[in-house]
Amino acid sequence: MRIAVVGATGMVGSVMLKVLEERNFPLSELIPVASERSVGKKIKFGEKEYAVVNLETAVSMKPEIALFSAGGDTSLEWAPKFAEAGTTVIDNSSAWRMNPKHKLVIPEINANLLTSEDRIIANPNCSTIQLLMALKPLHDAFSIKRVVVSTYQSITGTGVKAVRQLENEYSGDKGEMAYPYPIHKNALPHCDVFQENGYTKEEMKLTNETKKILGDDSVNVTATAIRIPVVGGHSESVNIEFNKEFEEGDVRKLLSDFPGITVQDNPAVNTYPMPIYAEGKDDVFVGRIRRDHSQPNTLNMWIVADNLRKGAATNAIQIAEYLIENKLT
Ligand code: A2P
Ligand code: 11C
Repeated sequence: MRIAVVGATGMVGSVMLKVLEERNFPLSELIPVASERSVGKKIKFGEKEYAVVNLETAVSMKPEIALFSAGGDTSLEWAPKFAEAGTTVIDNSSAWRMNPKHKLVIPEINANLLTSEDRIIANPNCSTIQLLMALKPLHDAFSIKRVVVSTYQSITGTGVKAVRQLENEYSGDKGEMAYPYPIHKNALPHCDVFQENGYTKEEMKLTNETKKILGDDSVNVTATAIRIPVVGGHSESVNIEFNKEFEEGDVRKLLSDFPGITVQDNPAVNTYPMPIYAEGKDDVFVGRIRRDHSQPNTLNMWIVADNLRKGAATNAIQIAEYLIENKLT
């Protein structure tokens, strides 16, 4: 199995390489791909070193699977060329997510939709993945009517430029700005670009991708996405109104039993999820689970995950593993 990682020198791409190594992914050859400026650069993977190639070379090598994380424009232009050459593309950008011809997949939720015909498969947005992991078992049991979510998002979601901005601000240096304002000691109610409806693109991803992944247009999500000076992961404060009655004990059990979720919830000893502990882990962590007493059938909880792992690299690699296990490539 030859695997191309498109964007191998980037923030998500480098975590993809780490996760492939950790999981002993069954690959015979790694094809690291990046922009022309990185061609020839050596990437260490396991015991070997691989040289970065450009997109054209990678297509001609006909890898079985290409994991893409090099931005939407690269994806729009190049994913179809790989697909044409017989490669299955798993794309981490927003380019194909809402295209009805392409599946939007979280393996624990809807990998069963995948067939050998799928040549470009979309990986959802990071804040959507961790939200949906926790919503899915609850939706199946109690039918979700409406979700109100506020996110507290890591600067790693923006990329290397944002990490540098924070480091420069810490040390008092001037440098390139990823955001329109300082991020150190600040909170920006602004993730991705503003749209005409007053919401940001990030907020609308949470609304739209949720309906597609659950395959249920009746689930309403309203979101406020905030960028905070944190690197380990995204956190979400979530209020869920159900159509049916629920017991808190059943909620805890459903979440604990769902693959990929760890419940961390014991206020008596200050146990709750936090990004510094989620960093580097593949699970989604859920805590502060409690009934909302202000209206019937409503629950509050707090969800944290490493946005570069389950929110991006790990989810994409789990899709690849599913394709291989089910002989769909
Ligand atoms: P490069 O390092 O050569 O610029 P990040 O998300 O951290 O900004 O990283 C983006 C990734 O996508 C990097 O690996 C980057 O490569 C790659 N990339 C950006 N633009 C292109 C392009 N036009 N063709 C191929 N790879 C690209
Ligand atoms: C963020 N969610 O943290 C973004 C990063 O649509 O894949 C990933 C953007 C995307 O700002």
